[in-house]
Amino acid sequence: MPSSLRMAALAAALPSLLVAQSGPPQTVSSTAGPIRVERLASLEFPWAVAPLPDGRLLITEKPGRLRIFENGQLSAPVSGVPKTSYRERKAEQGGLLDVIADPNFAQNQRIYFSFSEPAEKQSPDQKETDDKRFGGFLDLSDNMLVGAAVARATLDGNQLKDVQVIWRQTPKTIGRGHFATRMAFGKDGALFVTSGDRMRFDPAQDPKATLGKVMRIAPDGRADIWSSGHRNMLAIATQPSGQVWVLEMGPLGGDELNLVEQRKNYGWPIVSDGDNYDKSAIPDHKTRPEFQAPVRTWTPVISPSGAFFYDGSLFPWKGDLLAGGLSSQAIVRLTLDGNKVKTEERIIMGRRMRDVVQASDGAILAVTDDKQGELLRLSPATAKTR
Ligand SMILES: [Ca+2]
Ligand SMILES: [Ca+2]
Repeated sequence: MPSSLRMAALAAALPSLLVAQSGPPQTVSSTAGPIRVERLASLEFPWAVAPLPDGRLLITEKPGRLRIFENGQLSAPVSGVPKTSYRERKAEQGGLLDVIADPNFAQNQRIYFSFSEPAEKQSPDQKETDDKRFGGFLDLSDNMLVGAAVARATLDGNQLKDVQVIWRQTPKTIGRGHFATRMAFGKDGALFVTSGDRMRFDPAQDPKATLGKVMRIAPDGRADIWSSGHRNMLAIATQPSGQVWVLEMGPLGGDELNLVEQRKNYGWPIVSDGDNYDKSAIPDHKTRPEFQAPVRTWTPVISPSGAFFYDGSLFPWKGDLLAGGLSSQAIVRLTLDGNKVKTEERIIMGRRMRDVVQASDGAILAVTDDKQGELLRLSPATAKTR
């Protein structure tokens, strides 16, 4: 699997002293000075953390649980979450995925979450077919038809009410990978959803499929393709200006930062600065100027997951884009000059960073990708302890 390739590359690249530790607060370095890293809770494969305006945090665990973190305590699983297609195995990228609070949560208690949904009809003779571009990493024993879905619900105490699926990836396909479905609200109140290519490549260029697209769901519920030609976009962030940015995982090399604009085509799988897992070449972006080129690419990859624009005052990073990194085990901070990247900093965390968000006080909250995953809070080590 691509993800295990990335893990192997990382194990070779990182010194052993960076192995995740538990216990008392840890300190990591940054150009803004030392950062205190507090471990608030442990979770099984957490995927997303979302702050609510009242200070509570929503956290998803990939195996299908939504929890609330409040007053230093993690709740029992919130009831009412639909069943996901999660199966515990290394290649599993589905399950309960992103969660985000409605911009008017304080008034309507509404949340949105994404998950991998099995098809209602499963036929017993379905089979995964190999694609040599994956270099032998596909799970050929898999035969379940799955697609990601986005649901809306009202949070009432520790239960979800009025759960309603508002969007589904089409078509549903076999395979455990590339659901993506990170979400961010646009300035106009529309919900942007990254829809991964489900490891099927070509649907990313097919206007009839919603795989490999960024979707825009209007406040009235209408879902439209916003941009196409994407692969596996595990991070999305809206800039204060309203511009929407997406980070996507490339294949072997070629992770991308894209500024996503309406009706534009970002080239996958026709071009990529990376290559296929069987080492066959994919033409680089510069060979096909008709496709939108990424603002930045990374080879070796960072494996971006989760991102936001910092607008707090605890760190001197206002306006910067911060992204989690899985294989890079870092938080990647980008300063922008207009729509170009000016500088990049890697804050080495020694953990696979699955999601990063800003807390209401300007601290950074993060979750790590592990069976013994963590909820972390980052604040300047020089600031007073809470
Ligand atoms: Ca691209
Ligand atoms: Ca290439």
